[in-house]
Order: sequence, then structure tokens, then C-alpha cells
Amino acid sequence: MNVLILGGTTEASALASALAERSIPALFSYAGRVATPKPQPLPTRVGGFGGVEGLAAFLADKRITHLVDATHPFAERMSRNAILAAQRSGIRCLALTRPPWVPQAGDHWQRVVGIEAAVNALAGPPECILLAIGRQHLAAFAAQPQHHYLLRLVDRPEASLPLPQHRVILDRGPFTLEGDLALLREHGIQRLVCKNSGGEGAVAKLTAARQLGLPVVMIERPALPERREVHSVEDVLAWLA
Ligand code: 3Y8
Ligand code: NAP
Repeated sequence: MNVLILGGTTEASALASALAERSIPALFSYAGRVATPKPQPLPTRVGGFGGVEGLAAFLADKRITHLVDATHPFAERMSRNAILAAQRSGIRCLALTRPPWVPQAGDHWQRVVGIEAAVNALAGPPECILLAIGRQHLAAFAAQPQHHYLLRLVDRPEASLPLPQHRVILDRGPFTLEGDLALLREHGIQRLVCKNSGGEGAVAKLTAARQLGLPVVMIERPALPERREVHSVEDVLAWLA
């Protein structure tokens, strides 16, 4: 057996620890999106594979027998490529994901599909807005320049950002409730924009928003093709067994 984990999430890290503890031969893979990704207890590669063909070649070269896609629900291209490359290579593929968050009593969510719809949802008078969607899609929000944006990023951006009024907070999750309550209060946040990532690592800001009665623009996940999917490390171990 030789497992390839496509990582980048809390669940991927938990799975890596479980395989390392059981001395199950496995490789961990990061895209290389951030300067210093969290070290893993498995041999780790960083960088793209080169599309479906590149991944299929990698699976063959490394004699991978099981592919676990434990990437983030918004890592749409990677997940699509994983399904196609596994089919092409004839190897088993499983997705390890977490269920989406659902609104609870006291939540004020405006659910949108896609970044553009999130930008359009911000039409209106100037507000202090926490943009907790990372770095890759910030430029789109220049279409709503009237707001004061608080950006939470993993790395300091190289280029200057196209948002006229913004402040950058450098931090990587998992985040805590008291930390996110303090962040929202300190910066007088009036609205949040975030992705429906699910899981525990990024949920604190939603709990904090609920306690402070703040509205949230919630970007729903991209649709993915039908695939085998589990929500726990135990289910992955059972599948490997
Ligand atoms: C490079 C590798 C672990 C994994 C930790 C999880 C939790 C903390 C919360 C907010 C939301 C956001 C962002 C976020 C969270 C976990 C998880 C998660 C959200 C690291 C990591 C990598 C990345 C890539 C990065 C993206 C960005 C997204 C920041 C490691 C820390 C906003 C997603 O600067 C950039 O280009 C950053 C890019 C993709 C989204 C974006 O579009 O900018 N994650 N995040 C992975 C790789 O190279 O393959 O160092 O751990 C991982 C984690 N980030 O093992 O503990 O499981 O989701 N990551 C979102 O959810 O909206 C922050 O600020 O409230
Ligand atoms: P994406 O848009 O779906 O993928 C774009 C390309 O990046 C892929 O086609 C692949 O390049 C490469 N790639 C992505 N994930 C990879 C991995 N784990 N190992 C090797 N190559 C990878 O991906 P993304 O949304 O930018 O996410 C990149 C990474 O950040 C993933 O590990 C994901 O789990 C993590 N992450 C993303 C988010 C988010 O909000 N998107 C949040 C938290 C963590 P090739 O085509 O060249 O193979």
C-alpha cells in the first residue's frame, strides 16, 4: 500500500498523523500556496503536479495505490483533477471532507454563490468589513471601494492590494472564539464575508458574529462531481483496510 494525501486542511493533518502512527506508507502533498506550510509527519512534496496528466504520471511513478483528496472544499480544480487522474490510473480515490456549516438561530447569513455575487452583496453605504476569504480572490472586491476592509491573510502580500481602504492582519488558523470576538470588536466590524469551508479551523468567526449580531455574506461551495466521500479519519482508515 502507498497512500497519497492531497492536503492543506485540518483533516488532512489529522489523517497524516494517523497514518504516520500506524507506519502506513504515505506521501503528503501541498500546492505551495503559503511561504511556510505546516510541517507534516510524512514525506512531503510541495507544488502542482501539472494538471491531470502530471498527477496521473506521479501516481504511476510513485506506485501510489490509494489517493485521498483531503483538500479544502474550495480547492475545486485539485479535486476535479484527482477524480480524473485516479480514473485514468485505475487507482482508488476517496475524498476526506467536512460538512458545510448550516445557519443556526441568531445567524444573519446572506448566502451567495461565487465571488462575484459576494462582491455584489456589498453594494451599499461604507462599512467596516472583515474579508476572511484569504488572498486569492481579493481583487474582485475593488468593485466596492467604499468599504473599510480588514483582511486576514497567511502571508504578507507581495504587491499592493487594489483595495483603497484596507488593513492586513497576518494570521493562520485554527482560530479561537475569544480571538475572533476580540478581532471583530477591536476593528468595529459590521459585516463578514467568508467561504462555507466547514470544519473547526475557521468556524470561530461565525460564532463570534452570531454573538455580536453581525451579518455574514456566506459564499457557498463550488459543486463537485459525484465521488466517494467520508467525513472522518476513522472512515479513511477503514477504507484503507
Ligand atoms: C497552503 C497550509 C492544518 C490546516 C489549517 C482548515 C483550517 C486553518 C481556516 C479566516 C479563514 C482561508 C485560507 C483558511 C483556513 C485552516 C487550515 C485553513 C481560511 C493553510 C495552508 C495553506 C493554506 C492556503 C490558504 C489559501 C486561502 C485559505 C487562508 C498550512 C494555512 C481563507 C480559506 O495566501 C494565500 O494564497 C492563501 C491561500 C488557499 C484561501 C485563498 O483563496 O486565499 N488557505 N492555508 C496549502 C497548500 O499549499 O497546499 O500551513 O497549514 C491551511 C489552513 N488554512 O493542517 O492545520 O482546515 O480549513 N485558509 C477559508 O476557509 O476561507 C482562513 O481567516 O477566517
Ligand atoms: P485549486 O484552485 O483547486 O488548485 C489549483 C492547482 O493548484 C491544482 O490544479 C494543482 O496544480 C495545485 N494544487 C492544489 N492543491 C494541491 C495540493 N494539495 N498538492 C499539489 N498541488 C495542488 O487549489 P486552491 O484552492 O488554490 O488550494 C490550494 C491548497 O490550499 C490546497 O492544498 C487546499 O487544500 C489548500 N486550502 C485551500 C483553501 C481555499 O480556500 N481554496 C482553504 C484552505 C486550504 P496542478 O494542476 O499543476 O497539479
